[in-house]
Amino acid sequence: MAYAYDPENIFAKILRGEIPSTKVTETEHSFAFRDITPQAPDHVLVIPKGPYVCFDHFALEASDAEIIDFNRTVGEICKELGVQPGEGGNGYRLIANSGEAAVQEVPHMHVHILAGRPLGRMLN
Ligand code: DGP
Repeated sequence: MAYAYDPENIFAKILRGEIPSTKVTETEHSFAFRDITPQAPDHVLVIPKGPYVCFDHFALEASDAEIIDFNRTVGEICKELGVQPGEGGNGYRLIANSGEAAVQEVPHMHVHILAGRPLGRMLN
């Protein structure tokens, strides 16, 4: 089954600059901005610039350059936030809601970075 990307989704509009966002960082292949309804003091969304619907779409079809860029961007943001557990930070959580069961609201692949408060156990 082919992935169907809707170019009118909200994050596509943010990427095109059609609606504003609070930018955190931007690289050749990735863009990061603050979540509009933050669930923690630090709540950043990282998205690839390419048209990927969900995590598996990105992981399976993006180029190595896009995937490396995306992962490095996530790591750099954690470093900038000062939350790296290996470097004395207090830690963070990554979430990639994908599809209906996970209640993915925006159909453009994104990873949430949550940090800045105790995050509790999550698997339920
Ligand atoms: P989800 O698709 O359920 O993983 O979460 C989508 C997130 O996107 C949700 O936490 C709220 C956020 N969001 C939705 N619309 C906008 C928007 O227009 N701007 C920003 N910055 N965030 C948004």
